[in-house]
Amino acid sequence: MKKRKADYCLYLCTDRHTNGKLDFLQIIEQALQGGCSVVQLREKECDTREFYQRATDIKTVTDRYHIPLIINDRIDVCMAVDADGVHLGQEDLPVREARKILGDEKIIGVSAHNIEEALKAWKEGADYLGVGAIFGTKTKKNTVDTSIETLKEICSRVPIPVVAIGGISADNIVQLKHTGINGVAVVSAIMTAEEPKRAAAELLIKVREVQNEGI
Ligand code: TZP
Ligand code: MG
Repeated sequence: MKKRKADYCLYLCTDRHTNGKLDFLQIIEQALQGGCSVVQLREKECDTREFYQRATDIKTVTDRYHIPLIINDRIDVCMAVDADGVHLGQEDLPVREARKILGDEKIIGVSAHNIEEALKAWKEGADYLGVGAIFGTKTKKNTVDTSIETLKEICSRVPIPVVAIGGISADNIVQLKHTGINGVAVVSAIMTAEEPKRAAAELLIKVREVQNEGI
């Protein structure tokens, strides 16, 4: 039985760079209190044991709020902690191979920067797409930019949920009106916020405004 449903409206992607005042899990908890609907654990520098430990820790928080936890890159870590799914980039395992390993119940998200990548990921069985970087971002080095036009075209041609990512803030979400996205993914707008709960709640209000006017 498939159970791969999620609400992608406000997707928090984690980062070690925080506001320096709250610890990592406090930020995640506040973000969930503010209305984040999915959390992705994104770790680029730690070893496997540390990644596993952080995944275990973050899952205790996301489970308490009944929010899906997605693991970036690492299918093994996803399975080890029984997370809800993985997020794969263009350099990671192809969706078909990931599906063989993960089975039918885990969510597989894919990063796409253009129409070709988006169509391919959908046809291979991705559950959702992360598309960007839409706006300039300092969080990820060497990003490929995706225009709002391309984002819109991807949304119109791919029947799975699309989440916009890259430099998204409460001030620029309005520019994504009428693109067809299901939600936005943010890192710094929440992870470095003085008050993550308030930041998440403000982002959510903007997402809802855009949705109400035909996202
Ligand atoms: N993929 C494309 S842009 C990006 C990722 C992981 C980083 C987005 O971070 P921010 O801080 O929301 O711009
Ligand atoms: Mg990756």
